[in-house]
Amino acid sequence: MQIIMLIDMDYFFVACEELRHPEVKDKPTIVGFDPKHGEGRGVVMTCNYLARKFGIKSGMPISQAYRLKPDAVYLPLDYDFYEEKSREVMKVVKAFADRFEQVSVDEAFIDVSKKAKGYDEAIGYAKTIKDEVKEKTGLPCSIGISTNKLMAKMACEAGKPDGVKLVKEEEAKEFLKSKELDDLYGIGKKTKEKLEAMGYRTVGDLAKANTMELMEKFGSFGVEIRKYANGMDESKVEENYEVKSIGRETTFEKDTTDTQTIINAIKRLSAEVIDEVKSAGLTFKVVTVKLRYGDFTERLKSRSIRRSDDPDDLISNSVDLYLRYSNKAKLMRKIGVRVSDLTKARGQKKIGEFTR
Ligand code: TTP
Ligand code: MG
Repeated sequence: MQIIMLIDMDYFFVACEELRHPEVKDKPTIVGFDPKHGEGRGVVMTCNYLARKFGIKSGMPISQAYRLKPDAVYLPLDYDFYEEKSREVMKVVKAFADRFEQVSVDEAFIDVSKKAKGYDEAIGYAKTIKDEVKEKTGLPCSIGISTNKLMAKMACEAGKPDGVKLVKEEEAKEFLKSKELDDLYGIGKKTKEKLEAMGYRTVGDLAKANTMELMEKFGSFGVEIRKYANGMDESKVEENYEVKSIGRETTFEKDTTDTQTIINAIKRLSAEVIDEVKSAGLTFKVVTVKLRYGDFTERLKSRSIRRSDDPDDLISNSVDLYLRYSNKAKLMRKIGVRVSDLTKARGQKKIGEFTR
């Protein structure tokens, strides 16, 4: 029997901030854009569980969060710090794994089939991992355990926060039965709407769906989600090594301060980046803009967004980063657009070999 675990850090960005601001620990805390007393634009990246009690969540406009809880603690995003912590966490987790696959900044699958024999041992092993992560990095995580990646992920969600949750192979169908369609890995808003139009309401309905009908509507993806709905997933934990990125840069023919020229360049570069992202079947989560001025000083500005492969997301975020952070008085020599934290669009793989 395979034993697969998903380790997912709890309220990751805020948990990282707690390490250096212990005073926020008992307060509702949000990492995201400046709320500017309710006038701020941009979104909540994440928040701790105290803030979630007030209805605040990732992706919500920061102005809405401010209306819900104006006296929460609002902290700015420091992606470099979270990546540093992520590397520490992953190093600890990897040491416990037969096979290790990082899937985002704060989650990794591990195959521990050789190290933990049977469910009882697996639970003990997961608790050891959790304690070790806490001890070495100071950060809390949750661990889902099952016999495949899909169910390990679903178990982890159910065990959050600060939990170790096992779903045995024979319990998987029952566990999934009453879940909402978009609770199931692989099903987003659009697929959910299509499935609902076909009369399916829950994951249990999908598990019993007519395969031919799903094939007609979704092709092989239909067969895949029906398998998921039955708790089945054959994908392996695939070793990976580092996070890579896809980027393009251009040097202006003449150094320029003209905003429109620069924005046009960003749009063109973004389109090229998206072409490569899509042809590789990837999605991205981090957008970085590189600004190099005529005096050769350089600025790199990054932002973590909702996972996407949409050109509009890349263009709007990179243009916004440029508008916010560039020094308009200085001549611009070169500009670059880059995406990172890459994952297969529907798989769970983090992809390596696309840097230029
Ligand atoms: P998640 O694991 O989805 O969220 P979380 O770790 O904050 O909370 P929990 O797992 O306990 O539910 O995402 C990991 C980090 O990624 C999160 O701390 C912030 C960041 N993030 C974004 O930048 N944008 C997003 O839309 C989401 C959902 C997360
Ligand atoms: Mg997390």
